[in-house]
Amino acid sequence: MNSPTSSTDTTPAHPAWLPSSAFAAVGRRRVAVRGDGALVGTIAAEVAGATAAHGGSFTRLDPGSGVGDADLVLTLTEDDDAPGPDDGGSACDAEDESFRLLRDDGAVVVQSASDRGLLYGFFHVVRLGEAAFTGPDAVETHAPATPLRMLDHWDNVAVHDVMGQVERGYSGGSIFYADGEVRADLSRVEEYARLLASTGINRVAINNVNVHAREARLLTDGLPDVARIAAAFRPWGIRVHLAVSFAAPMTLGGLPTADPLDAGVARWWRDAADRVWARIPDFGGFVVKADSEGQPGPFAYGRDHADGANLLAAAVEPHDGLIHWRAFVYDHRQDWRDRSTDRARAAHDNFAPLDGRFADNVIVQVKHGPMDFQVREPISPVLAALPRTRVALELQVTQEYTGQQKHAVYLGRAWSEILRFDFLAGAATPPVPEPGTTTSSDIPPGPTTVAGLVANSGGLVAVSNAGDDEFWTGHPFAQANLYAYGRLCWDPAADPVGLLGEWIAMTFPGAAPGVAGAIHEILDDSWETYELYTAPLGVGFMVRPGHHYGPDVDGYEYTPWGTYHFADRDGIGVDRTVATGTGFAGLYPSPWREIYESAETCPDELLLFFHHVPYTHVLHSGKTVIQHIYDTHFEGVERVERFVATWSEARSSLPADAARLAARVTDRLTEQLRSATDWRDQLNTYFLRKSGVPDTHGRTIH
Ligand code: GCW
Repeated sequence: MNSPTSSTDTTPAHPAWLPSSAFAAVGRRRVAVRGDGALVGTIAAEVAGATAAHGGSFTRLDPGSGVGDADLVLTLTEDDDAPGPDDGGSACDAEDESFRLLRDDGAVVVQSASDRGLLYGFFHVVRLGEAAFTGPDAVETHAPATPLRMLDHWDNVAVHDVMGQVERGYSGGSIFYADGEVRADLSRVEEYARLLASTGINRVAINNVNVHAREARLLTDGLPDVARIAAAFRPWGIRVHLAVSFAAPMTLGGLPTADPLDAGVARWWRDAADRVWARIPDFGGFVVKADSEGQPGPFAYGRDHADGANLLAAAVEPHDGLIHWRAFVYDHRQDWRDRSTDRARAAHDNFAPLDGRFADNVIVQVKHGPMDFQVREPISPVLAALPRTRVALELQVTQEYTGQQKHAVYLGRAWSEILRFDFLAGAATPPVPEPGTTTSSDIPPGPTTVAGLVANSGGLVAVSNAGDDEFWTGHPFAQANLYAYGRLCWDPAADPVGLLGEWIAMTFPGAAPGVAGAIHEILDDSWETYELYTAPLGVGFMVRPGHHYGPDVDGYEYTPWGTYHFADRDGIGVDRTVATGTGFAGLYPSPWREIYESAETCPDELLLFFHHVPYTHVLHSGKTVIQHIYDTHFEGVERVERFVATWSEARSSLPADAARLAARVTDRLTEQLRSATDWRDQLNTYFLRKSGVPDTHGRTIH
């Protein structure tokens, strides 16, 4: 686990994708900023810094004054600004985060009805660099796909015995907490807020969803400190949320019960919420992990998750607050001998029947896959099973199961695939629900992709990968994941490799062209590479129990966690069909239920998630399952060997001030190669011994 934070570490943080040189194009121009509003001050300070560094000029204009001959004008919409074709022209709308960019003969005007929109417009211009000014004349409107673009931190205030300062954190300590307290110096939080705002993130939950005793108190006597954190985020348009314990009325309030239908409990939550908003008027809301992995919840009182969520929703409703209620609910005390219980079904079984009962300010937060952030899972059917409920997609930027920021794994490609997944697979009309079913087949007409389903609903949430590490993310390349997550929240249709290119261009401005090419070579297909040398064909969870790093094929096989692969001498995989298995495939709308139901039509990469097949089963690729396992594991390691060679050549072209970053990347790649080799040898050896089927190429398997 990560080491506890050192509060005395003074190494300055790497600027990530906002080094001073990323502002050169803006900074060498004549820039005017016009308008009132807290965030306009933030923009003005950014522009002042950039122009001072790069030789341009900066003017702060009063509302209503003329803009003169500036090259770039950043302005709140004023009465005389002609509305664009589709922006409605609504002036001063704080909720409107859109902005307009007008380019006329190289002069650029960015306009927005809100200071947040203007901030996003400013960073848009920074991202474009020279191209912002050299492009053809244009009038463009940019708006985020969803108003809810959030990061969750699994940070503990007090270092946890097992999980450390940051649960599943691989980037050092917490930027919020050290030594059991909220840090006195929150300057790293301010820098972080700036980085996030530049990608479009607008909400952050600041503590672990596993709420331990110390962390629970953030809600009560910790409020002054939470207010300080909120103040650090505020200039960047980011609202703070807290994870709370469902048992708080008992553990903090001394009540005899936390029953969601108890009037005293309801009153306790209302008072608690009132105190929070009195202190932090723009507070966002509460995040709750209930009845999951030992966290308290409504089941203890014979109530369900709608009862639990609505209790908190009523408390925060007068303040326009939100409740993010996690759907990650399953039996973690399963009997591995029992093949009828299927963890993949659990969230659907618990939540689908509750559709329509959640209050309007409850967001059910659904992990992207039915299991738990594996490198490859099908899309959670829950996302389409709650048409009368606000639903958020939950992703994991921290690389718990994807190399723990020791392995270079760019997840933008994976997330893009998830967001583009179409529950109706392009079917012209929604299928007619089967009589009496309450499954996802009755999703309403309208957007049926994951991105479409969450856009006007609960938006996106992801677990952050940032910590107090010099490079923010442990592996410097893992910054690209944080960056891409924010950008995909804004525009889920963005090309993920293009976003990687943006991150490279901003993070390494002016680097020799070979550097960008090398980083693309390493990262573009790195998600697939990781999949090649780890768990095959969607089977998942072949990791060391507890810390989840490195191979252990049977590590979870005979445990209570519900994460099995059922490999024996004849075959491998989980039968989740309706015909002979757990029925999970039937939770999808058509045509996916049919596609997944049959081993003939199930995509290769998910075969073992849905089917138990013999090792000699022939994939669509033409290979047998066993030969696929051997080949992919050899290929995965070969690819990592190439990563190492590519980087060792590229790093010599980096400027001297990137030496620490270069060394860190080299160290991580060395570990990635060691670990990938371990994965290859353990997996191949295990399956050779289990199956007795030799590698057709006769390579060394131990
Ligand atoms: O992936 C699992 C992690 C837990 C985590 C849990 C969750 C915060 O191993 O560490 O707990 O998911 O998402 O709640």
